[in-house]
Amino acid sequence: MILDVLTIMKFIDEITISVRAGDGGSGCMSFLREKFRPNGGPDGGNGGRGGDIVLKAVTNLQSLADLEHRKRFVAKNGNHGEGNSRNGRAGESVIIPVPCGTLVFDAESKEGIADLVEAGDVCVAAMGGRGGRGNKVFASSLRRAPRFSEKGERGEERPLRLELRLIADIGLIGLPNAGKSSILAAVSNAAPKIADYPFTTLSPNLGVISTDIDSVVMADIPGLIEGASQDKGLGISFLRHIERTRMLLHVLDLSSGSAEIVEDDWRVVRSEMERYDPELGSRPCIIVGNKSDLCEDLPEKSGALAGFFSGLGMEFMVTSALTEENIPELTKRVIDFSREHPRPKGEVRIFSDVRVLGMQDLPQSGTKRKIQIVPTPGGAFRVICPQLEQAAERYDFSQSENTARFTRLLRKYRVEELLEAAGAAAGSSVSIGHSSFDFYPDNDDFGG
Ligand SMILES: Nc1nc2c(ncn2[C@@H]2O[C@H](COP(=O)(O)OP(=O)(O)OP(=O)(O)O)[C@@H](O)[C@H]2O)c(=O)[nH]1
Ligand SMILES: [Mg+2]
Repeated sequence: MILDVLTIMKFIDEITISVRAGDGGSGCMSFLREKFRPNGGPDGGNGGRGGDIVLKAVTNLQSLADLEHRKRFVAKNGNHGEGNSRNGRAGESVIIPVPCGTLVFDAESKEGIADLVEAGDVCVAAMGGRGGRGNKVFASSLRRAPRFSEKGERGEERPLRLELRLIADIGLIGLPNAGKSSILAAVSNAAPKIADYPFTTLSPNLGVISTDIDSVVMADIPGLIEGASQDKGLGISFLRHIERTRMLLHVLDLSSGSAEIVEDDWRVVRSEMERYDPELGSRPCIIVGNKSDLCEDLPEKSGALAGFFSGLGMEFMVTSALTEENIPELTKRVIDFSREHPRPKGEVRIFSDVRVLGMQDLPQSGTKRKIQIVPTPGGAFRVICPQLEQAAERYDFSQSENTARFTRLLRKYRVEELLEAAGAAAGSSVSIGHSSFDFYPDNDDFGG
């Protein structure tokens, strides 16, 4: 029974949700009133920040299906500031878990927001509004009784399109019934459904080959048929789940006919795949001639195929998932390849907009200010933003008025939130242009 439930569980790799971050609480206008001090000073506290909407990649999800039942997420507003210098508490953020490999787009502008690849990758998809400042903050020697305070900012709201492209090292492709899932089961810990009819696999399966030192993740997708790119069979959209692999295993059924027929089988899948993405055609690929146990003329056929594929510069291996012929060799080959070609540890996973956390050329769009926060060794951060770098050059920080002006500028650019989202903590060193600062957030959580 449980197995049945698992097999009908939906696989969803694309979904649109809407998110709304919390509003900032308003600052308070208030004056100290005590029995013997009729003219006490201003004591209105600041409003708390609104909660963010954060997406976080986790390992225990393999599809976006969980989001189908809940498509709107709203984070809490910050509390308002109060008299007696009491700051409002920050609104709680909402953390939405998504599978590793989830790309996040603004569904309206189509702009990319983030690519959450590794477990633990996070992105702030909608930023909570800043809390307004209370009148206490505005008091100075010249303005002892400020009769104003700020309102909190509205939290961001936007529709998001999430697209999953699974993260795996090796991808299995081939015609339906060629034995892809059988090979996955033979080499990895996966137990996919295997049956003697086409389209047994209806959604991708991941399997892990574990060794003492590392592990290799293999993705098995539904079979492709001629015309898949015109939506025949299950179509070709599942190919997105092998796009991020570093090597493909193209599985052929050696028992489907003569060597020429097997070559034709290869051409069909190959051309559908290239129609989806020509780049997949140049991906390292091992041709796996499977079901060798069903072949009577194995030596001649495998000889002819080996010649054909070596002529194309491709590696060819004969296997049987049933008798396990050459399965240990294939497993070893896959592990060796994965070790020799490790997954590039890119820091370019979060792109565009002010939320950028990595190095990348930013698209110039609209009037939005583009800021990048780049983590540097030793737990420090560099803020990359031409306007701020120029200001840092211009301002003479030995004059306290300039420090205040620059602080206002950083506030306008929301640098504090960005640094926090990038993981900066109180005391972190931050450089902008040629200047360095210590990071002291002034508006994170006032603690109520
Ligand atoms: N004799 C023999 N049968 C095999 C071998 N490999 C797979 N099979 C059988 O071939 C059938 C199809 O295997 P699957 O692993 O489900 O094939 P698939 O390529 O995943 O098929 P789809 O998911 O439909 O695309 C099953 O009945 C398997 O038991 C093999 O090496 N030898
Ligand atoms: Mg299958």
